[in-house]
Amino acid sequence: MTAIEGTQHLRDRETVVSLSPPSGEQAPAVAARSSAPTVSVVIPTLNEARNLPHVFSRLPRDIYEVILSDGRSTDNTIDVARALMPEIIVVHEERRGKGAGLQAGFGAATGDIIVMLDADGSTDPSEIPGFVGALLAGADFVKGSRFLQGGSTQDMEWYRRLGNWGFVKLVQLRFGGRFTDLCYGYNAFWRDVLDRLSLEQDDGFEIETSMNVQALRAKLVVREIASNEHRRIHGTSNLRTFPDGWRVLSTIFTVDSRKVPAPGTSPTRLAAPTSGTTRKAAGS
Ligand SMILES: Nc1nc2c(ncn2[C@@H]2O[C@H](COP(=O)(O)OP(=O)(O)O)[C@@H](O)[C@H]2O)c(=O)[nH]1
Ligand SMILES: [Mg+2]
Repeated sequence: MTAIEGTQHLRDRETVVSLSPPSGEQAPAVAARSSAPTVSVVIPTLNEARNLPHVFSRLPRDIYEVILSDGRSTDNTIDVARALMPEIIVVHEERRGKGAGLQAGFGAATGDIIVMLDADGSTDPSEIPGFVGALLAGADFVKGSRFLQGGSTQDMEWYRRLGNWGFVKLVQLRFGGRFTDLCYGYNAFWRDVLDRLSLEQDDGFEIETSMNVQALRAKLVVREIASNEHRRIHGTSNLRTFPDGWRVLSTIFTVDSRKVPAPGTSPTRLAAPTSGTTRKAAGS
């Protein structure tokens, strides 16, 4: 069950510095998509109160809305988030798992573009304009890569690095494509892309793999951009290498048997949240 509480959008609060090119310059043509898109940032959280001040301080000013999708944190994550950003939209997701949190957050998002961001300080919000720029330049789905030239990671033990490499190779063998990274949480996409993805089985850390493979399978224009992953600031990772690695592996083998939702029927897309109210997610 998911409940959503929202207030005024950030865009209403202050001057919007558009992510589109300055007037006079030609915006790249993207069929039926805005050249001055609104951007929703979806942040799944589980006990990240101490990391939020750092993360929020690095968010670009021109974000339309920030959605915190909290998985029953027992610290004061939600209070800290609201103190830092009174306009934030909070989604209460009772199901366990980062994937469940992201699904609920996507359902609450109303911007043209959705950016996925971690709350532990490892994904740098100041990279968001690079993701948006790649979407404006024609991509449907942009994935961060720690292994493209210019990318890096300080938050990956050697065995996770090895596992990620093995999964990248497996995906190349099964589905083609030229991904250089797979299990990384920094992605951005046009919100209409949710119609092409079936995510409701992806409650855990396999969700990024699932999205990446499904984007490839749906023949979306997928672009990788270099990204620098930083060390988690406070606390410890919730990822359990072997059980979660197993979920990623099973996803790679089973994801292509999933039905692609018919346009407009994706369960991940909900109606826009009404300001200042609490709602339950559709179907819960
Ligand atoms: N809503 C929700 N978020 C989660 C859950 N587990 C992890 N997250 C968030 O997902 C992001 C990545 O998780 P993290 O533990 O850092 O995993 P790692 O980056 O793979 O080591 C962080 O923002 C976490 O707070 C969960 O069960 N529910
Ligand atoms: Mg992390």
